[in-house]
Amino acid sequence: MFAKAISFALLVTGVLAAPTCTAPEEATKTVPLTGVTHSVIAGFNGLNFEPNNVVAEIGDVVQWEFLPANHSVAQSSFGNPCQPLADGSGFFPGFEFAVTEGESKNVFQIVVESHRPIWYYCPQTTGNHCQRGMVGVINQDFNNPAFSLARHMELAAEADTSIIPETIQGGEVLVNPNP
Ligand SMILES: *[C@@H]1O[C@H](CO)[C@@H](O)[C@H](O)[C@H]1NC(C)=O
Ligand SMILES: [Cu+2]
Repeated sequence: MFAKAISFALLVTGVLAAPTCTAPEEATKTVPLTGVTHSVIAGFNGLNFEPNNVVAEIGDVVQWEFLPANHSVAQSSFGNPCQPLADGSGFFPGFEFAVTEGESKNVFQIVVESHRPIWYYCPQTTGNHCQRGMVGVINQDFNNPAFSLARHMELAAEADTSIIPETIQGGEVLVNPNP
Protein backbone atom coordinates (compact mmCIF):
# COMPACT_ATOMS: atom_id res chain seq x y z
CA MET A 1 0.00 0.00 0.00
CA PHE A 2 2.60 2.46 1.16
CA ALA A 3 4.96 1.69 -1.73
CA LYS A 4 2.09 2.04 -4.16
CA ALA A 5 1.15 5.40 -2.74
CA ILE A 6 4.73 6.59 -3.08
CA SER A 7 5.14 5.54 -6.67
CA PHE A 8 1.82 7.16 -7.47
CA ALA A 9 3.03 10.36 -5.83
CA LEU A 10 6.27 10.24 -7.84
CA LEU A 11 4.28 9.71 -10.99
CA VAL A 12 2.02 12.67 -10.49
CA THR A 13 4.84 14.98 -9.51
CA GLY A 14 6.75 13.97 -12.61
CA VAL A 15 9.84 12.78 -10.79
CA LEU A 16 9.90 9.78 -13.10
CA ALA A 17 10.66 12.03 -16.03
CA ALA A 18 13.43 9.73 -17.19
CA PRO A 19 11.44 6.58 -17.97
CA THR A 20 14.45 4.70 -19.26
CA CYS A 21 16.06 4.54 -15.83
CA THR A 22 15.52 1.27 -14.07
CA ALA A 23 15.79 1.27 -10.31
CA PRO A 24 18.65 -1.04 -9.27
CA GLU A 25 16.39 -3.26 -7.17
CA GLU A 26 14.25 -4.02 -10.22
CA ALA A 27 17.11 -5.56 -12.14
CA THR A 28 17.36 -9.29 -12.39
CA LYS A 29 20.60 -10.22 -10.74
CA THR A 30 21.49 -13.85 -11.21
CA VAL A 31 24.87 -13.64 -9.48
CA PRO A 32 25.86 -12.01 -6.20
CA LEU A 33 27.43 -8.61 -6.78
CA THR A 34 31.04 -8.03 -5.76
CA GLY A 35 30.63 -4.28 -5.44
CA VAL A 36 33.38 -3.69 -8.03
CA THR A 37 32.55 -1.42 -10.98
CA HIS A 38 34.75 -1.09 -14.09
CA SER A 39 34.17 2.17 -15.95
CA VAL A 40 34.58 2.27 -19.70
CA ILE A 41 34.56 5.65 -21.43
CA ALA A 42 32.95 5.64 -24.86
CA GLY A 43 34.37 8.24 -27.21
CA PHE A 44 37.61 8.77 -25.31
CA ASN A 45 40.20 10.15 -27.73
CA GLY A 46 37.96 9.60 -30.72
CA LEU A 47 36.25 6.41 -31.75
CA ASN A 48 37.42 4.28 -28.86
CA PHE A 49 36.27 2.59 -25.72
CA GLU A 50 38.76 3.28 -22.94
CA PRO A 51 39.76 0.80 -21.69
CA ASN A 52 38.67 -1.48 -24.53
CA ASN A 53 39.84 -4.51 -22.60
CA VAL A 54 38.39 -5.19 -19.16
CA VAL A 55 39.14 -8.13 -16.92
CA ALA A 56 36.23 -8.66 -14.57
CA GLU A 57 35.15 -11.18 -11.98
CA ILE A 58 31.73 -12.74 -11.86
CA GLY A 59 29.50 -10.27 -10.06
CA ASP A 60 31.47 -7.20 -11.15
CA VAL A 61 29.65 -4.38 -12.92
CA VAL A 62 30.88 -2.87 -16.18
CA GLN A 63 29.65 0.67 -16.64
CA TRP A 64 29.85 2.61 -19.89
CA GLU A 65 30.00 6.40 -19.73
CA PHE A 66 29.58 8.42 -22.89
CA LEU A 67 31.55 11.42 -24.11
CA PRO A 68 30.27 13.79 -26.82
CA ALA A 69 28.88 12.45 -30.07
CA ASN A 70 26.18 9.82 -30.35
CA HIS A 71 27.57 6.50 -29.23
CA SER A 72 26.00 3.40 -27.79
CA VAL A 73 27.09 -0.12 -27.03
CA ALA A 74 25.84 -3.47 -28.30
CA GLN A 75 26.95 -7.02 -27.66
CA SER A 76 28.49 -8.86 -30.58
CA SER A 77 30.61 -11.95 -31.08
CA PHE A 78 34.28 -12.42 -31.78
CA GLY A 79 33.78 -13.40 -35.42
CA ASN A 80 31.08 -10.85 -36.34
CA PRO A 81 32.28 -7.64 -34.73
CA CYS A 82 29.74 -5.11 -36.01
CA GLN A 83 26.49 -6.95 -35.59
CA PRO A 84 24.34 -8.18 -32.72
CA LEU A 85 24.37 -11.80 -31.61
CA ALA A 86 22.74 -14.06 -34.19
CA ASP A 87 20.33 -15.60 -31.69
CA GLY A 88 18.82 -12.23 -30.84
CA SER A 89 20.26 -12.11 -27.33
CA GLY A 90 22.82 -9.61 -26.10
CA PHE A 91 22.62 -6.15 -24.61
CA PHE A 92 21.77 -2.90 -26.38
CA PRO A 93 20.46 0.14 -24.50
CA GLY A 94 19.50 2.15 -27.59
CA PHE A 95 20.81 5.57 -28.58
CA GLU A 96 20.16 7.75 -25.61
CA PHE A 97 23.64 8.92 -24.73
CA ALA A 98 24.10 11.64 -27.33
CA VAL A 99 25.72 14.65 -25.74
CA THR A 100 27.56 17.72 -27.05
CA GLU A 101 29.71 18.41 -24.01
CA GLY A 102 30.64 16.75 -20.73
CA GLU A 103 29.36 13.22 -20.17
CA SER A 104 26.00 11.80 -21.07
CA LYS A 105 23.38 12.14 -18.33
CA ASN A 106 22.91 8.38 -18.34
CA VAL A 107 25.29 5.46 -18.06
CA PHE A 108 24.80 1.84 -19.03
CA GLN A 109 25.67 -1.09 -16.80
CA ILE A 110 25.85 -4.84 -17.12
CA VAL A 111 26.66 -7.44 -14.51
CA VAL A 112 29.35 -9.93 -15.53
CA GLU A 113 27.83 -13.37 -15.04
CA SER A 114 30.60 -15.65 -16.34
CA HIS A 115 34.23 -15.61 -17.41
CA ARG A 116 33.33 -16.09 -21.05
CA PRO A 117 34.51 -13.25 -23.30
CA ILE A 118 31.91 -10.55 -23.92
CA TRP A 119 32.52 -8.69 -27.19
CA TYR A 120 30.80 -5.43 -27.95
CA TYR A 121 30.78 -2.52 -30.40
CA CYS A 122 29.40 0.93 -30.89
CA PRO A 123 26.49 0.44 -33.31
CA GLN A 124 26.61 4.00 -34.64
CA THR A 125 26.44 3.38 -38.37
CA THR A 126 26.77 7.05 -39.29
CA GLY A 127 30.52 7.30 -39.52
CA ASN A 128 31.15 3.55 -39.21
CA HIS A 129 32.21 3.67 -35.57
CA CYS A 130 32.60 -0.10 -35.29
CA GLN A 131 34.73 -0.51 -38.38
CA ARG A 132 36.89 2.39 -37.27
CA GLY A 133 37.81 0.72 -34.02
CA MET A 134 34.98 1.32 -31.59
CA VAL A 135 34.90 -2.22 -30.22
CA GLY A 136 35.84 -3.76 -26.92
CA VAL A 137 35.91 -6.91 -24.86
CA ILE A 138 35.39 -8.07 -21.32
CA ASN A 139 37.42 -11.11 -20.28
CA GLN A 140 39.17 -11.93 -23.52
CA ASP A 141 41.02 -15.23 -23.53
CA PHE A 142 44.62 -14.10 -23.24
CA ASN A 143 45.85 -17.66 -23.80
CA ASN A 144 44.36 -17.78 -27.25
CA PRO A 145 45.91 -15.24 -29.66
CA ALA A 146 43.53 -16.34 -32.43
CA PHE A 147 40.75 -14.74 -30.39
CA SER A 148 42.54 -11.56 -29.37
CA LEU A 149 41.12 -8.06 -29.31
CA ALA A 150 43.72 -7.07 -31.92
CA ARG A 151 42.36 -9.75 -34.29
CA HIS A 152 38.79 -8.71 -33.49
CA MET A 153 39.66 -5.12 -34.46
CA GLU A 154 41.05 -6.35 -37.77
CA LEU A 155 37.80 -8.22 -38.41
CA ALA A 156 35.84 -5.09 -37.49
CA ALA A 157 37.84 -2.99 -39.92
CA GLU A 158 36.96 -5.48 -42.68
CA ALA A 159 33.24 -5.66 -41.85
CA ASP A 160 31.01 -4.67 -44.74
CA THR A 161 28.27 -3.26 -42.58
CA SER A 162 27.50 -2.36 -39.02
CA ILE A 163 24.05 -3.20 -37.72
CA ILE A 164 21.94 -1.37 -35.16
CA PRO A 165 20.21 -4.03 -33.05
CA GLU A 166 16.44 -4.05 -33.37
CA THR A 167 15.71 -4.71 -29.73
CA ILE A 168 16.63 -2.67 -26.70
CA GLN A 169 17.43 -5.23 -24.03
CA GLY A 170 19.81 -6.30 -21.32
CA GLY A 171 21.74 -4.38 -18.70
CA GLU A 172 20.47 -1.23 -17.06
CA VAL A 173 20.42 2.44 -17.92
CA LEU A 174 21.08 4.56 -14.85
CA VAL A 175 21.52 8.24 -14.16
CA ASN A 176 25.22 9.14 -14.41
CA PRO A 177 26.47 9.68 -10.85
CA ASN A 178 29.24 12.01 -12.12
CA PRO A 179 28.00 13.76 -15.26
C1 LIG B 1 21.89 8.88 -32.73
O1 LIG B 1 22.15 7.86 -33.66
C2 LIG B 1 21.03 7.04 -33.94
C3 LIG B 1 21.49 5.90 -34.84
O2 LIG B 1 22.20 6.34 -35.95
C4 LIG B 1 19.94 7.87 -34.54
O3 LIG B 1 18.82 7.07 -34.80
C5 LIG B 1 19.57 8.98 -33.57
O4 LIG B 1 18.62 9.83 -34.17
C6 LIG B 1 20.80 9.79 -33.19
N1 LIG B 1 20.45 10.75 -32.15
C7 LIG B 1 20.87 12.02 -32.15
C8 LIG B 1 20.43 12.87 -31.00
O5 LIG B 1 21.59 12.47 -33.03
CU1 LIG C 1 30.34 5.38 -31.39
